[in-house]
Amino acid sequence: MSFPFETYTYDVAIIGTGGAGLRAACTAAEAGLSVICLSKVPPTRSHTVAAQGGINAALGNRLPDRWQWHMYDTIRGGDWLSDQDAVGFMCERAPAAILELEHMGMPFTRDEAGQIYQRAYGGQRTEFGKGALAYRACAVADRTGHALLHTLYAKALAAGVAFASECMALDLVFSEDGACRGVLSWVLENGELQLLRAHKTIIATGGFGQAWVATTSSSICTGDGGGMILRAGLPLQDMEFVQFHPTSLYGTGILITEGARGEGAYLLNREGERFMQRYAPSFMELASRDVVARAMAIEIQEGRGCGDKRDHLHLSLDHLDAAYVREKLPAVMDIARTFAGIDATRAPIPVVPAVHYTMGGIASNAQSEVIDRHGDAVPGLLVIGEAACNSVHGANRLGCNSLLDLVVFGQAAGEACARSIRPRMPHAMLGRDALEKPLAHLARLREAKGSASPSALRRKMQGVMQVHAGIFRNAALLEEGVDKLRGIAERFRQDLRMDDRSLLWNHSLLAALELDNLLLQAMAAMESALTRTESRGAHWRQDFPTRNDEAWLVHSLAWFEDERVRCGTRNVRMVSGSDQVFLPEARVY
Ligand code: FUM
Repeated sequence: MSFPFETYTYDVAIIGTGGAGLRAACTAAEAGLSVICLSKVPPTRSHTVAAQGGINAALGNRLPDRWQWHMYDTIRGGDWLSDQDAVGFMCERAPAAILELEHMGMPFTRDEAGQIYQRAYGGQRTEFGKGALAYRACAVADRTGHALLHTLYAKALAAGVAFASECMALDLVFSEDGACRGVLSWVLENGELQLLRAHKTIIATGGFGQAWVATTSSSICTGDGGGMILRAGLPLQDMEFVQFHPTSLYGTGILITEGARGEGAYLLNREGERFMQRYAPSFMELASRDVVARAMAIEIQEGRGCGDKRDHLHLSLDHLDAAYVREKLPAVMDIARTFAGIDATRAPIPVVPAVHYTMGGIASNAQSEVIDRHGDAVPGLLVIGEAACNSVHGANRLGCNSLLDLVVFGQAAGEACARSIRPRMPHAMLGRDALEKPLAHLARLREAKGSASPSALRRKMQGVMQVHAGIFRNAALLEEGVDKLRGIAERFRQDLRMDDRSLLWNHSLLAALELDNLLLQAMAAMESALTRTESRGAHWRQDFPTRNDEAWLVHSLAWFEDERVRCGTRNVRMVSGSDQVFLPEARVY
């Protein structure tokens, strides 16, 4: 196999141009470092653009709030699996991170006093869970991710960040001593392969929600960073924890923001009952997402779903003031009208839970350094955003902590680069064989001569994940899921069909590369779910329906050896910079 490639050198290479990648790029470039951001799509099409309801910070603009209450809610929401040093860092830095965004020009919605508007979100209260609802989600109406992404992109351009759009990251490139020295990428528009040499490579590639059929994640969310990590023999962490957002628009998977419930919308079953009173009498529709999604699944399973097929529920906003809904939730109004023909101020929106966020991801420490399965940092390699499991979100993420995670850890990763790199310092030597494995991987897929198309295999995998790694799990379901995924992976290895062998906008090759990444992560998720014999957060085992802190207050690790998933564990970091540590309690909403 011979592939010509060009080499380009930067101080920092960032894979992904969502909120995390752009936030890191701004800080690194402002420190004088040369930075390249590469992405499959133009930056403003990154999936962050789809985030709707807000970004958390204890600003206390509406009611008094404290970052320690935010920290407690995050740890309780995560069912005590969060690494508490990372959570403390994120919640303490949140107010400053929001003010920085405001100063960059992010057009936050304002309250009557002209301050940043904050709304309520699920699982969040004051006084360490015992007080009133917390109003913590800073919002730009219900298009917060859109505003964030455009603000950061403008800032990154002004800071001199270079962009390589419509480029697929193929694999990380390591030197013999195990340090990451950059990334090999494929430029779709001209077919060039590029070795981007960098002192620090930052993975910001997002989650792998596209492994399921019903998902709010856009089609680009194929977890390409996680795939590269597994091919490099490094571990992923907590892959069994997958968040189902309670309200996706029935039949489409499009997100209907939790901000709607934060503004007073409620859920009804076919009998017109506000059924959440039976599942979470205190928090109701603003219980944490895992609790609400399970309640909805039970309502549907027990025949109380709406419509002829009884397969969805109703989100009702029609009791709210119509002008208020139009002002605060314009995207909800647009989505309901465009995709369901509904005026949400007059009729309920049909909704079902859909995969929304993958809490698991690339194992990392609180400094965002990628770690190996012994906990040692991999030199030169950082990970931020949904791709990372560092682990602030534990077993279940709170709404509006995702955008916060992106900007806080994005900025911290940029700062880490600025601390450790002198601008334009020389690059280490790289042996000729460093590209051997990445190029062989590309060649194997490009030359495939079998009969199964990447899209057919992707659909099969999505179907398996939907049925076998859904809201409710048990050993028999998961074992069958493991077998089916192994079969699909075998077919992918032995019988893949590649119709187009060019390197110019080759969509089949792109689909095969994405499927490879998805399949590896789907297998890691299914086997991790089978291994964890307890229920915690979003991972619900019907055969082990309680949390078991004695055996399972640990992170799971999953990596590949001889094409098989291997599983291990890592301790939860129950320490924090402020000496504030929250010990496990019963999790009641
Ligand atoms: O529902 C939402 O607005 C989603 C927010 C989030 O996932 O953080």
